[in-house]
Amino acid sequence: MQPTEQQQLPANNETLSNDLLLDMYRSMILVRHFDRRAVHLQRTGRLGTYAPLEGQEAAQVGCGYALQKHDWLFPTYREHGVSIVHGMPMETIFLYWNGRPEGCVPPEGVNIFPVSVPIATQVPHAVGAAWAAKLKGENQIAVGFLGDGATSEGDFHEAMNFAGVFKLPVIIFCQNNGYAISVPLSKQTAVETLVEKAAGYGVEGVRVDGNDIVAVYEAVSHAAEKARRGDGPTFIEAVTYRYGSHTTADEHSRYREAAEVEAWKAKDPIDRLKTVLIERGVWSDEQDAAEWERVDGLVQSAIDSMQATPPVPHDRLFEYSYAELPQELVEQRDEMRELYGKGGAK
Ligand SMILES: Cc1ncc(C[n+]2csc(CCOP(=O)(O)OP(=O)(O)O)c2C)c(N)n1
Repeated sequence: MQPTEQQQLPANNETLSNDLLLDMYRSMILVRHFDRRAVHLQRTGRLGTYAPLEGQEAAQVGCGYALQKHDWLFPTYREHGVSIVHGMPMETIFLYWNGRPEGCVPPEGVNIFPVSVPIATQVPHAVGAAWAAKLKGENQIAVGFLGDGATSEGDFHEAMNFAGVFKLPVIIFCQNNGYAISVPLSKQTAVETLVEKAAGYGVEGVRVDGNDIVAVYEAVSHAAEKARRGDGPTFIEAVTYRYGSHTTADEHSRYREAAEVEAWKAKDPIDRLKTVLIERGVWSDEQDAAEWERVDGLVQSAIDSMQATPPVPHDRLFEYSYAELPQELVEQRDEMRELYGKGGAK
């Protein structure tokens, strides 16, 4: 997938204040640095498999800034950027990828569901939460995240249908990064754009340059206002690209040409906003260098906290799925306790 003309438009920089643009820019740098450090931690054996998002920062940060604190997010495994913006501590995200149950638990008042790995299953959850909000007369909205490949799953279609019929306060936010692991969009769907699918459910569809943070911010803001007014759901297709592999267990050079990746890097969302800020006279290369250093301190202290967290007791494996363990699992748990001790980790 090559970037289209749409990605080559300059960021629409007239409408938003310098303060907001600067905030969003700093957040994109933080998210990128977090992501790079996470990949490095995995490569050095300190994190499990990780799903990188580099390249998708504008889509995620722009979306996050357009939402309100009490709105609910239903993320996939790649939504670290929007989760950080919405209040998830970086330490918690690191703990998740380190296999800790604590990594699924946001602080009180941070409305983010646990990461959903089964593709598209979180979209009906978002629609259900939106239905609950509507029935209770609350003005919070729900955002269900998904990738391009997930639009081929039944859960996506059922969720879209339900959202359209019941006119629910939900945004279904699709980051079209061109690939479902190694499967390109052209082998995933016979339509040119994913936004076309929305019409089949009576849901408004908006296609946006996902590397233009201003365009994303505006699209999500309009969709959120519309949902809060009671005017129903929006499907947003944010066209973007992931620079790295699907996860650290994948190797993208086996199915993508280097030239394609380079073409997208020329549309880098962070570089684009930096150019705008420098043109506006509110940012400089010196400030930029200092900012990268500042975020390094923040990410490092999240890593330190993750590493200081005690190891998981082995028998934790048996918690959370059943209120009462079936006999077979009781026996397996007891056998494990004989080997490792109750609650103990080796
Ligand atoms: C129901 C289900 N089928 C298959 C998988 C394996 N799988 C994990 S990620 C992925 C690709 C998803 O691609 P996309 O929806 O485009 O999102 P992206 O990873 O590009 O963000 C697949 C097929 C899964 N996790 N769940």
